[in-house]
Amino acid sequence: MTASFDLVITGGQIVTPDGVVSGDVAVTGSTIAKIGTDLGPAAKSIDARGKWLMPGGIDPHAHIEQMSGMGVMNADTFETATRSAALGGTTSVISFAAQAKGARLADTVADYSARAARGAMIDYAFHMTVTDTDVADFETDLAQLIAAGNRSIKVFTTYNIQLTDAQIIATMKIARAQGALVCVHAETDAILSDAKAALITAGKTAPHYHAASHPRMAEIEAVERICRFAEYLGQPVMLFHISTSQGAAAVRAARARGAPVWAETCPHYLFMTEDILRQPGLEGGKWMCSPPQRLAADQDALWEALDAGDLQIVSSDHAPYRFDASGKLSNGPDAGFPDIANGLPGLETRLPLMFDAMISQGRGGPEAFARLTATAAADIYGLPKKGRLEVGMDADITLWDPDKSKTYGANDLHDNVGYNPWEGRTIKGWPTDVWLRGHHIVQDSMLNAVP
Ligand code: DUC
Ligand code: ZN
Ligand code: ZN
Repeated sequence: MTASFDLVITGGQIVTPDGVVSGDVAVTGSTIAKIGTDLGPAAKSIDARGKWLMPGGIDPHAHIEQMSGMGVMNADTFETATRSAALGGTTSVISFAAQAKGARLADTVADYSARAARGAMIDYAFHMTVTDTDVADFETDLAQLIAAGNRSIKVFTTYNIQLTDAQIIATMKIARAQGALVCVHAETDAILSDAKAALITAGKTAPHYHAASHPRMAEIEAVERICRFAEYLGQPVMLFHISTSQGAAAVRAARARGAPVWAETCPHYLFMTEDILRQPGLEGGKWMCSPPQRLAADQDALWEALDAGDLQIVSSDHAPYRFDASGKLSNGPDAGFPDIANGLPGLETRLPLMFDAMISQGRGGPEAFARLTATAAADIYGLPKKGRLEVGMDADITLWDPDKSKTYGANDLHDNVGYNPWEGRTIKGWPTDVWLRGHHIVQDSMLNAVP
């Protein structure tokens, strides 16, 4: 009998937009051709009995091959970051084309596109990080880049790369005219500067003071302000990495008023608290990120906000720095918290952590998992062929073995960071196989892809 399909994955629990279906998924070329039972012959067949089929993860917030605000280069190239993402069940990533001050945006996007084309093993898109609106041809460049398909802009309110409120509003107006989304790192610079200066004056510079240097009021004030800008202009905004209960409440209130805002949080806010920063010497620097991890009550509020739909996405905010002189310790072994690069790796661990919590431990279930880790990002960032197991969509599929457990080790990730911030944590449920547009890029937990 001639094969009707290139691939049929049989007998799995398929998480579709219409709910969980027991059956088979057939793939022709790069596309999902059919979902049902007894789908007929295929060139290749995979037995998925006892397994879950999920849409390949979409991680819409990852820093790759990028210079930090402090001038430290990420540990990951597109090659190392995307192989790590694939092995963690993720098939698409949105990283940053980060404008250096004085650089033209068009050059910036061309530069990052070349880096990604050289190394990426999964699908990708960019947020255009705007740090300097005074460069030549800024408005024309931005409008043209949006028209060319770069439909997300990122701005900061702090980190020495912030725009002024007036510049944020002007950028949002260009976005509005061209139909782009604006993503915001929202923490108020004046509050952060004040808190940091007080800690330095008091000689409190160990890594655990990083938490106190980011008062929750900085997030609350900036999130509320940016939501008001969105409301004033009618311009859609994504609030990145909400970490506090009050930040989530501010988003909820804005959405209730009809403001066009969305928001995300990250696993390190859902599963870690600020106590993680209390380690001997500079060791706590491994977990330093901005905003910092918060309190158990914030974790509960963030989960409630995800359940209620106030927050729509769980991203990784993958920001990879080695714990050595090339990264976290680039200002020496005695650096204080202000001189330690912020960020932790997360591309590979985001989905296993969420699967373990949401499916193995039952906190939300499979449909919510698919929505928070793939579908919502496809919808919000405009990736029409991604994020759903549905006929006609890209065959981006992750096969999960719910019975496979693993305890993370000290250095068992496939990025280039050299430590796993989740060392010692046991995960139940593992992404054993991944297809990207029909290509079997992870096979029995082994990478089967090249850049
Ligand atoms: N915070 C960010 O906002 N981006 C990268 C790393 C970090 O900790
Ligand atoms: Zn940020
Ligand atoms: Zn970030």
